[in-house]
Amino acid sequence: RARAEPVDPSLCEREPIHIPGAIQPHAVLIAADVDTLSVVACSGNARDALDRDPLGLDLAALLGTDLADRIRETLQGDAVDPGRTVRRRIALPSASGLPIEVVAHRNGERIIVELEPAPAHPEDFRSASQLDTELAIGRLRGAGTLEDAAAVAARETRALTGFDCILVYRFDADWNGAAIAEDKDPAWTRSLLGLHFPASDIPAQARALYTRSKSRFVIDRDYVPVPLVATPATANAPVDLTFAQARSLSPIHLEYQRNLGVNGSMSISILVEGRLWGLMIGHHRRPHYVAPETRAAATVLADAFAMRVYELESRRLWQEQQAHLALESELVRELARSDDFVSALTENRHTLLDLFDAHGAATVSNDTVRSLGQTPPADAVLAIATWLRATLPPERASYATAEFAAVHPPSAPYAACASGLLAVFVDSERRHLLLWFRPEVPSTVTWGGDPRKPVLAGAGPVAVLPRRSFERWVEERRGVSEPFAPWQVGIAEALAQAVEGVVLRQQRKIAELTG
Ligand code: BLA
Repeated sequence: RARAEPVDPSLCEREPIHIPGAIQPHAVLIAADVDTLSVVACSGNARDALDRDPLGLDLAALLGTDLADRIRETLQGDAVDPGRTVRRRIALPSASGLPIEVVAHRNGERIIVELEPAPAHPEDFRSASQLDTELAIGRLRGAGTLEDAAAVAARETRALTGFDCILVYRFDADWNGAAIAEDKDPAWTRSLLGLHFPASDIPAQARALYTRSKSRFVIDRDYVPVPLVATPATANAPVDLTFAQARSLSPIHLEYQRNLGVNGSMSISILVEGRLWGLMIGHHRRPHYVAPETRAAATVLADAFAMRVYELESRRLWQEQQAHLALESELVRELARSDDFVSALTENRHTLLDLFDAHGAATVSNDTVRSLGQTPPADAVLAIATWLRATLPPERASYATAEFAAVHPPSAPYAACASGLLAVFVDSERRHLLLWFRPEVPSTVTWGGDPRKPVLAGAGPVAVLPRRSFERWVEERRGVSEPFAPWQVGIAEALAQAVEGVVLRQQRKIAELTG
């Protein structure tokens, strides 16, 4: 079925997953016009579930006037946030009196109502009591590091939802990801902990949707999707299922789950300051039902984890920045007392080398190099200065990279000490520079499958298929340092400005002496 050659992964980004035109079969979906509350589209199973064809009927006729009034009050009017929902447990007269869980939300001109049978025997399912959730959040608060917090979040989410495995999946700056925590049934010997996955495994439009809509649950990967049907007047406007809980997932992704040995699944977005930081992923080897209350509680838990991540990361960043600002002001004080910036920055108790976790630092003053720690030899540093003067556009005063040898091949022999480079010009004539060097961090990245071949060409109706192998694939990364952070570049620029003051003072003195 699949040809072995890789295909363009950008094909994956073109699947319009927000308008799949189908839902999962455990639910029934009705879409009504926001003004008239008249049903304009519904899932193909709605007629059976409601004992009549809902198309063209009024929501009040289908769900009762109470619920229709509540929907009108909450979801009509201007600019209603899709996060705003109406939730009710009702008994439909038609459907054998069983309790039905109803969730309604608004998306543009549509009110979207989803109905699913409430668990007949709630005690059969793990269901989140408020106390469980509170205890879990308390444990998250007690976690002192990101690693601890992720481990706690995975453990608590698994206890809550009953999945065979919960992974905390974290995106990097390029949207590749890694499983940074795992809590699983010990009998499942497969482990994904520490594995990295390429960005194309969760394509851009999926990440965009997950930034808006918080969670996805699939009871049974092998479900038969239920198509939506619409009134003739609205048949050309597909119903946007971005926020629909029962949205049918991409068949390509369901194939991926098959290849991973996963059946029931979940993913909950972890948003930190509005950015998709990661996902809380649930895997089950068999189909797995999670009750509506438990789904809601798991989402609350993921939100609590996101807030803890934000707290821990901001605290770490703040402490690091404070330490650097203190050092920087010490160096600025030395500069203020000095007529020679090179000695002020290299000969006192604190030096350039104390900044930015650098293992080497240098000043270039015209054609003179002063080096501290592990740096390339002086002639190589001068060559770097020449390259920077020629390469950076006039308005750029600074430059930072974690892979300098790749950008500047003559520096390749010095990759061991100078894979990372942070440089700032002191003066607008670019005669003087400050430079910091970071060593190569030899690292191996273990991918869950070969990241160069994320997709295969499909021979059937589907043009692309996800890779079938999740065999570990080890990549050795050479010539890469820890990256410099933007705030570190900012501090380097501020220091360079203070140095410029010294240089100007020096020039004035020389002018006075000679003039
Ligand atoms: C979606 N891909 C996803 C999702 C995950 C992953 C978690 C979210 C959907 C869900 O809730 O299950 C990927 N799952 C992973 C990873 C791990 C995991 C990395 O367990 C590791 C621990 N995927 C591909 C290729 C394509 C692709 C090649 O590998 C495209 C050709 C597509 N993945 C794809 C699409 C979605 C997706 C389209 C969106 C599914 C949807 O929400 O409809």
